[in-house]
Amino acid sequence: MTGEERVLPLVMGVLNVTPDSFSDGGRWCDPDSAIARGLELVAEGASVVDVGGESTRPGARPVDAPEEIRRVVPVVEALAPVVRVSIDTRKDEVARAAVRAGATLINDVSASLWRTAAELGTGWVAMHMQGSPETMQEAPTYTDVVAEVATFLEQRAAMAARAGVEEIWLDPGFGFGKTMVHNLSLLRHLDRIVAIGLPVLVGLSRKATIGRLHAASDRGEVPTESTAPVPTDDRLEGSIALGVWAMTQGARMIRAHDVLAAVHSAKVVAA
Ligand code: HH2
Repeated sequence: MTGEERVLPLVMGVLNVTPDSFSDGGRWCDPDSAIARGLELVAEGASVVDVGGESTRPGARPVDAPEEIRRVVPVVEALAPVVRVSIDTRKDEVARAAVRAGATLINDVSASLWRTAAELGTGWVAMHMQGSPETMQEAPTYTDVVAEVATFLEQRAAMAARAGVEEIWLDPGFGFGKTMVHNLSLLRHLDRIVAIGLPVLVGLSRKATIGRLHAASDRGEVPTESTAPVPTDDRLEGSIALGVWAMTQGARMIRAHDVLAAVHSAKVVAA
């Protein structure tokens, strides 16, 4: 591996096989269109395709495991021979089914599946979330969001390492039980998470904080928690801007819906 390859941040392409995801919900619901979309993400330069069968947007209703497995397994099976596939799930059974189908990374927004990753010999993403998707945006509260998220991730990573997980990624979980101010504090101090010494993944793409920053900057105003965000399809520039910020702070992987633009920006940052 050359020095240049070492510093090129990776892009994880988002593939939601769900009817209700906040940005691409309903677009890739049947296996054929999901697989075609996955191949498109690969052609655009995704190093990992993150397949999810349950939305975790604020207020989302949980999906049962058999339904989640039915959604994701055919898609994982078709994509795993051509690209590294991660399974975006909170459920042990779904993670196991996806790994049997070829996934090699468990993207765990509940940060609870490290034993599964250890047993199956896969990589594991530990993401921080306060509460659960159903209620997490009702009143997120921290004394010191950066310290609390860093401590949580450090502790989970230590448990996973003790259990034998060899590849551990840390993700501060932007938008998961966090206000815009919490998200921006975490971004400003992302170096604190990077300093833990494990590779950092960030998922900022098209999130509401970006929508609020866009809306406020369009009107020349200071963004607040009550600024109405621009629609999800209008959040490309902000997604790239904050992704670039995260890369310059040391993030090793960016989770993105707009993979081509994210890959181009990563190459420019690395250059
Ligand atoms: N964000 C979402 C889902 N999974 N995984 C990680 N590691 N980090 C994230 O920030 C993250 C994630 C939410 O985005 P999306 O998948 O586009 O929407 P939905 O949860 O509605 O399916």
